[in-house]
Order: sequence, then C-alpha cells, then structure tokens
Amino acid sequence: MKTFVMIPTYNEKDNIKILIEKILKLKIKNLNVVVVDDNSPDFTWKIVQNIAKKNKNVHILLRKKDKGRGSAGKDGFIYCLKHKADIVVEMDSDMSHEPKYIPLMIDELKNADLIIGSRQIKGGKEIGRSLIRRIITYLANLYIRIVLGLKVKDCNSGFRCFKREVLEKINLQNIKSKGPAIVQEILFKANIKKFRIKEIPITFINRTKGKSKLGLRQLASGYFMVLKLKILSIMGKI
Ligand SMILES: Nc1nc2c(ncn2[C@@H]2O[C@H](COP(=O)(O)OP(=O)(O)O)[C@@H](O)[C@H]2O)c(=O)[nH]1
Ligand SMILES: [Mg+2]
Repeated sequence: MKTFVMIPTYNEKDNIKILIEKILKLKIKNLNVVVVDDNSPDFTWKIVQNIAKKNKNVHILLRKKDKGRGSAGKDGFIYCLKHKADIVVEMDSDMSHEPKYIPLMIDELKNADLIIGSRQIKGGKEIGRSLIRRIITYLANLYIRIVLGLKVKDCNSGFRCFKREVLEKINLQNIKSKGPAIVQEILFKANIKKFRIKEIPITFINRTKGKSKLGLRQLASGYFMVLKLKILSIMGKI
C-alpha cells in the first residue's frame, strides 16, 4: 500500500520541517509526503526542496501561477493519484493536526472509505481557540450539515484520510472551490457517491507559530460557497 500525506502550505517556514520530521518518524511503510506550496514569500518551499533532495519520499509541488487553499488541495490530490497513491492523508501544516493520528486513520480504513479527524464527536477536543471562534465553528457546522444534508459532525476538519477510490470518483477536475470550502465540497461529493465516512476523535491544537490565512472574511465567503454548492448540485452540475 502506497500512502501519500498531502500538505498545503503558505508561509509555514516555522512549522513545515518539524512536521515532516514527525511524519517520517512514524515509520509507516511506503509513506510519501507532498507539500503543495503557493510560492510562499517566506521560502517554505525552499525548506521542503532541501529535505526532498535528501529523501526521495518527500516531494514539493511548487505552484507559481495559481493560489488558494482550494486549488492547492485539488492539485495536491491529483498529484497523489498520478503517483499511484492507494491512500491519501490530507492535513494542515501548522501543527494543529498531530501526525500521531495518521496510523489510526489508516487503520480505520478497514471500516470506511473516508476517515475524518473530528473535534466534534465524543473524545474530540480543541485546544487554544477562543470561545468565540469555537462558537463560530459550531454554528458553521450546524449550517453546513443542514444545507448539504451531511451526518458528519465535524464538516470543517481538514485532517482526513481517503481511499484512492474516493478521490478517483469525485471528479477532482470539476472542483469549484478556490478557497477553504474545498473541505466541504469534497465531503459533499463523497457523501453523494455514498462512500462510507467515519469520524475518529482528535485533539486539535491551535497554531502557535505563523499566522492563520483564513480570516473571518474568508470563512464567510466559504460558507456562501457551501450554499452555492447545494444550488449547483440541484442544477446537476456537481
Ligand atoms: N498552498 C496553499 N496553502 C494554503 C493557503 N491558505 C492556507 N493554506 C494552508 O492551509 C492550511 C490551513 O490554513 P490555516 O491558515 O491554518 O487556516 P485555519 O487553521 O483555518 O486558521 C495550512 O497548512 C496553510 O498553510 C493557500 O492559499 N495556498
Ligand atoms: Mg490552522
């Protein structure tokens, strides 16, 4: 089984090296890491390039034209499929998602097709986020679940593990979201295709290094995108 961990980055120079080291330390057989960087001005990509020179299982996908969390995720997934991944893990690069959960997620693929690292089920937690941010996340989840008709509790989690088949069937080329709504779009499509989705509890640790790229305005436009996704699906365009 060939596994790829796909990590989108933008200005993550203080996090990326430590994260990659932690992932490689897990000693998962046939594990590859691909970092999808949008030409970060802080030279995150250069750090990854240097690691990749010494380790053939570490890859950098440097994007110079396109920008955004959505299209980075899309290109990253396409890259993993092209490189014959059987399993793809997607995670953030800011240490919010702890690598120790990766083996558990892979193991859970025995029981489902898509595993979500969840803060919103029993045993899941969020550390270091303000009450207001947690309330926004909670309400956003409720809204997404209703609009997209999902049973998943944590629809905002970008820490997930996919069987290859899921990514093959959801038509990545047709992904509409340029920004963070790609997380919900993929979930929505996987649910429409009737893949088995399972959540496992994680402790999410708010970033301590670097800055969040997803401010309130981006979050809001992401939630508008969710509505657009529903409308597109009614029109048969998804
Ligand atoms: N390639 C790429 N990655 C991005 C972009 N925006 C955010 N990211 C990455 O996506 C992940 C989540 O972003 P983050 O800023 O932590 O969002 P938050 O956790 O919602 O505050 C991190 O690994 C970021 O570096 C982007 O425009 N392009
Ligand atoms: Mg983050």
